[in-house]
Amino acid sequence: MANRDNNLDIVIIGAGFSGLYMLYKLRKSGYRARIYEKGHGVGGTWYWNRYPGAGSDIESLEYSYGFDDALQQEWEWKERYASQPELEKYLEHVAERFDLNKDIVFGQTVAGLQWDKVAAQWRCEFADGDVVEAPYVVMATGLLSAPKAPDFEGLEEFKGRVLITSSWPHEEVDFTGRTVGIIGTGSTAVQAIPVIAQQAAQLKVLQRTPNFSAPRNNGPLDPDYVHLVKSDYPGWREKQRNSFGGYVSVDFQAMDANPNMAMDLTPAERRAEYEFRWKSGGLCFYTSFQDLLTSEEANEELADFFREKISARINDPEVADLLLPRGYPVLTKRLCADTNYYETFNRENVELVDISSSPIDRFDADGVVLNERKIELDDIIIATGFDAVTGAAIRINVRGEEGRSLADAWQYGPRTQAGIMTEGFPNMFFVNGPGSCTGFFNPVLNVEYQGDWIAELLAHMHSNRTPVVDSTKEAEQAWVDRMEEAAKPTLFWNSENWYIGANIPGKARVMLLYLGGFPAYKEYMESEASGGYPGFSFRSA
Ligand code: NA7
Repeated sequence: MANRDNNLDIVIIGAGFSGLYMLYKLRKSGYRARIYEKGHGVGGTWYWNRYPGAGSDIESLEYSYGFDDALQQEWEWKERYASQPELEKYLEHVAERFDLNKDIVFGQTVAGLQWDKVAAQWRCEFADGDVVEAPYVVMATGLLSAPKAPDFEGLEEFKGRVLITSSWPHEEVDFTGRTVGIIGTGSTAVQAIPVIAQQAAQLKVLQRTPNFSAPRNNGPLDPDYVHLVKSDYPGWREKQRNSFGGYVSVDFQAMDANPNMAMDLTPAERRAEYEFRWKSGGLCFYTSFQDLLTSEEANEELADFFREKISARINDPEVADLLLPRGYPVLTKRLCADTNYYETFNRENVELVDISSSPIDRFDADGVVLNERKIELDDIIIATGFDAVTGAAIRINVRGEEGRSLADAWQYGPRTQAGIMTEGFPNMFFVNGPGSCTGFFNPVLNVEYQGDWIAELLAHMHSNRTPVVDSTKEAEQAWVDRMEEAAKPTLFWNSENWYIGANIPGKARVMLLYLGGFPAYKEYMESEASGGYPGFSFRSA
C-alpha cells in the first residue's frame, strides 16, 4: 500500500552538496521540503567514492559552501585538498548544524517520477513500492554519480573480489599480500593507484588511454594562507563567483585567469607561465591562457610541456613511453591531479599493462584474459568512470507531460534552459545538471547560485498564484544553440571525454555543460529574473 504524504511541497532527490543546499534554502524560504537519498548517509559523491586516496581536486577552502559566513569561518580544513573522509565529515557537520537530517529519508531509492497533470504534482515512486506526491521536484542527482556499467565478459565468473571505486565498501579493504588489478587511468584511478600500490603485493594497472596529470601538491594547509582567505572570505567567494571556473587560488593567492593568448607571447614567456603553474599544481593549468582549448598550436605546446615533465618522473623509458598521453588535446579529458602517480610506476611491485595494444577479452575464475596474455588476480578494481551529467536523472523512470520519458526527450542530448528546467517536465528543477556551468565551474558555488535562483522563481510564482512552471520551447532552443556556439570552436571534440558523452558507447555526442563561463551564465539568469522570466511559461493548477 502506497504511503501518501500530502504535507510535502518539494521532493529533493539526493543528499550530496546539491541536495543539502537545496533543502537548507527551500526550507528557509518556507517550503516543506524533504530529501530522499539512496545511501545511508549524506555526502553523495563523497559518500559513495570512498576508495583509497579519494578526494577533491579543487582546494578545500574553495570547494565548500559560501552561504554561511560562520560556517566557513569555523570549519577548519586540514589539507589543501580535502580527502573523502574529511569531505564526508564536513557534509555531516553541515547537515547537523542546519538541522537537515530530520528532513532526509535515507536508504530510499527513487525509481520513478510521474507528472500528474490534473493534480499538478509529481508522483514519486520508490524502489520499495512506496509513493509520495509533491508539486515540485528537485533533481540533485549529481554530475558524476551514475557509474559506467562494468560490462566485461565473464566478470561474474571471477572468484576474487570485484571492487568498484564508485561504490567502495565502508569497511576497510585490506590488500596486503594480494595481487590486485585496476582498470582505468582517469582521475579516480590516478588517486587510488599510488595508495593501493603501497599495500598490495602486486598491482597491475590496465591502461587503455594515458591521461595528462599535474602534481597535486597536497599537504597540510598553511595557517597564513587560511588566515589570508578567512580575513575576507566573502571577498574571496566573490572573486570565485566572478571567475570563469569558480576556483581562483593559484600558488596560494587569488588570481584571475591569465587574460593573454598563449600564441601572442614568446616561447620563453609561455614556458615561464607553465613552470609557475606546475609548481602551484593541479587544475590551475585551465586558467593559464585563453586559447589553450581553442588553438591546436597552443594546446600541443602545453601537451609537450606535460610530456616532458611526465617523462622526467619515470625511470624506465619504455614505461614512460606508454604513460605519455598522445593524439588528443591536453585539458579536454579532465586534467588529473596526482600525488606520486608516475613515481608509482618506478616501484618493483607495480606493472603497467597496455590494454590498447592487447585489449581485455574476458574474465575467468582466476583473472583477466587479454588478447595476448592472462593475468591472475586476487582482486579487480573497476575505475571506468561515469555516465556523467545526465546518467543519474535518466536512470530514474521520469515521465513528464503526456507520459513522455526524460530518456526519450534527451536521446539526442539533454535539452534544458540554462540547466534549470527541461520543457515538458513542469515543476521539475535541475541543479548541477546538464546545460549548467557545473563541471567547468565549481559545483558548490553553482548549486548555491541555482538554488537561490529557483527559490526566487518559486516566490515569483507564489505571488502571481501560478504554481505551475515550465520552460518554453523557444527559450530552451535558444539555450541549446548558445551551448553549441560556446562549445563549437573548442578542442573538446578531439578526444573521447565525458563532457561530450564520448566515454559511453551509444550516448549522443553533445556538449553536456555550458562552456560560456559563470559570469555569462549569471548575466543570462539575471536578465531572465529581472525581465519577469520570459523564457518560462506559468499556469495555475
Ligand atoms: P574517467 O575520467 O572517465 O576515467 C575512466 C577510465 O576508465 C579511463 O582511463 C578509461 O579509458 C577507462 N575505461 C573506461 N571504460 C573502459 C573499458 N571498457 N576498458 C578499459 N578501460 C576503460 O573516470 P574517473 O572516475 O577516473 O573520473 C571521472 C571524473 O571524476 C573526473 O573527470 C573528475 O572530474 C572527477 P579511456 O580513456 O576511455 O580509454
